[in-house]
Amino acid sequence: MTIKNFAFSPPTLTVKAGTKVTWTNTDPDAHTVTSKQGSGGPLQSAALATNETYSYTFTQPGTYPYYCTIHPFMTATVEVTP
Ligand SMILES: [Cu+2]
Repeated sequence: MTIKNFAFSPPTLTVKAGTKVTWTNTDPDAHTVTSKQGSGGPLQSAALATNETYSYTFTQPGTYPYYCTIHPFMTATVEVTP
């Protein structure tokens, strides 16, 4: 996953359970990878500076919406299939 131009790319990523997903921030501005409030999701990165990464291994199938807490208009989803 790439974070670029104030967006997550791709906006929807589909992976199989057990897959480790890594986000890399290529923007000059800091971003976070944070599960949407109320979604019960597990994503909780620190603020990522340029070229910093955050990784999470999805073990449970489901839909995982997330956003950037600094720029809440930045949203995306990981779909985890069995
Ligand atoms: Cu951001």
